[in-house]
Amino acid sequence: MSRAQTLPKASCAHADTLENEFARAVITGLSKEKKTLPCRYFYDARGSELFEDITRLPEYYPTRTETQILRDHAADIVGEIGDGELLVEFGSGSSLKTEILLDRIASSIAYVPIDVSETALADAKCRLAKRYPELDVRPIEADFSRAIALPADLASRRKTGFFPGSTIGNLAPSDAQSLLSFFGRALGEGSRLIIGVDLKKDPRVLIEAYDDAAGVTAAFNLNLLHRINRELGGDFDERGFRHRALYDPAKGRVEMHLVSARNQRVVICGRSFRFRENETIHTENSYKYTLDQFREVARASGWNAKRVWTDANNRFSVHELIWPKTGRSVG
Ligand code: AVJ
Repeated sequence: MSRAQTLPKASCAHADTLENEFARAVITGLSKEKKTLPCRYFYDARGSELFEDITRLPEYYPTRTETQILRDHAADIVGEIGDGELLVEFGSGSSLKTEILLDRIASSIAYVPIDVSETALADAKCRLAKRYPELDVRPIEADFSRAIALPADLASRRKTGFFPGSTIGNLAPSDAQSLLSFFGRALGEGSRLIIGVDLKKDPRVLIEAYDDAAGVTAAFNLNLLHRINRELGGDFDERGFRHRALYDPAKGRVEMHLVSARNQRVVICGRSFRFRENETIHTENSYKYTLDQFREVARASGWNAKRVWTDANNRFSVHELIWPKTGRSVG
């Protein structure tokens, strides 16, 4: 997944208006009793690079495990994708995992990658055009969680949505439910969704995956402060904050925080924010599910859970969901 975006240099006078979303989000998050920053802003150019590095870490099992599941079951997963159908990917980034599926699709289909990064879409289109000359690639530059208009000439085709990477884990289950409903409505009756979901496991394995020995995840987390400094004229001192990852078993989620090493004051957009020693900024949640817990969220959002594929160690899952043909199933 790549969410690199170019935001205008913040004119701080605009921070109160809707004009700079990033400035508004930062000021809102840091004004809370429990300070937060939204994880969607991790992915500037540097953050996207660091995330790529994370996916190659020995401790970060999700990417390689999901890739292995997709490889092992590609024929099964794409099995039903026939001529003229549409493959729609939400947050496609470099579309690398998609190639595992495309390699197995013999029929002529259209592929609609949706991503906020224009450059990621352009690079992917160029690469895919060479590798799959028959493939009709129709990129959409958009935030996949907002309104998306699929190309009108393709609207009546049968659709398969693809949402790998356990990106769904960033959302609390109630928000995950809303997003899944939105995908169902966007794709339409009779469509499928192939979605990657990380599974509950030994908390030590989870924490190591988000607090690696090489410190790449720490750099990824701290990069958010650099981005605020650069784009919003902030004066965060990077050495004033430390990366922390923890697992909350009651909520079933890994949390990432930036912990203030001392009492300090940071100025962003002319506003001053105080941090007590050990006070944290909560920067990311990564929810983990059991197979049944995820099926329940899917059901509540209107999808029917069909097949599921996992790895031998039950670390990660790839679910197949079906959006019902007549009305929406409830409960
Ligand atoms: C891209 C949201 C799936 O939660 O595992 C990786 C992001 N954060 N290491 C995850 C992430 C820290 C990742 N997702």
